Amino acid sequence: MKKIVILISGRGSNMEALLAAVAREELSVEVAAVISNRPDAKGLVTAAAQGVPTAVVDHKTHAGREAFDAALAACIDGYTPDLVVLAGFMRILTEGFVRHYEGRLLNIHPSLLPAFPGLHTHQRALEEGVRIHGCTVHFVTPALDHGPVVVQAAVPVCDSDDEAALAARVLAQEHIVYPLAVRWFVEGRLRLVDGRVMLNAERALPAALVSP
Ligand code: NHR
Ligand code: GAR
Repeated sequence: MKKIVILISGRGSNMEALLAAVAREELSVEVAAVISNRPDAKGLVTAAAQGVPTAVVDHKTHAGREAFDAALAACIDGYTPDLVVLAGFMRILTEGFVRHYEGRLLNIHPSLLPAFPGLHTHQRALEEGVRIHGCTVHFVTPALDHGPVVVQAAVPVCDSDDEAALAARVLAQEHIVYPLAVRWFVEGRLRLVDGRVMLNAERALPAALVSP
């Protein structure tokens, strides 16, 4: 069975969605470990409660990004994963780290990239007045939030939305598309070839990809 390592920084609801897909046998992977850069990440407790090995590589105890990324890579590689999944992981990664995992490092970003790369995406979407927002699963490249897109889910923006309401609508879609993308990868249907996404999806994408 293919092995994945999940990197988190906080709540870990996307990690939970992946674990739930495994528990439902919709995703056939071994979650070899959940690793956080924050020792107080709630997701660590959730993962441990489900019997998943956890580790912490605290960015605050490393002198700079290169040292942190080297320690993180050493920790990850100890689990020999086929795929590394960023799930609410909040540290920008160095070029060397990203190259080491080229083609086997995925991220989920809470916007329809290339709109709103970086942080505070929901607030920025509201400020811009866009009518459609969403999330993007992409392969990670050195250029922040600019890697090749695997799958996106769109949601409407409602007049009454505040940041929390919009974030929750997007998050529900994240929990659908991320397990799907990971499944495609571990089934060998999703690959990065010469910097482009090659995807053999087994069927049309679920209607949920544009949600009410
Ligand atoms: N690294 C590279 N090289 N490329 C990407 O595409 C990456 C990445 C690292 C993380 C996730 C990303 C997101 O989905 C991601 C994609 C953190 C920041 C950030 O500014 C921005 C984007 C993402 C993750 N982090 C601050 C930093 O100085 C710290 C913020 C904090 O700790 O709260 O690293 O949005
Ligand atoms: C998710 O919305 C994820 O897309 C986003 O943070 C949230 C994490 O929630 N990721 C980023 O903003 C990465 N910079 P979770 O911890 O409950 O999965």
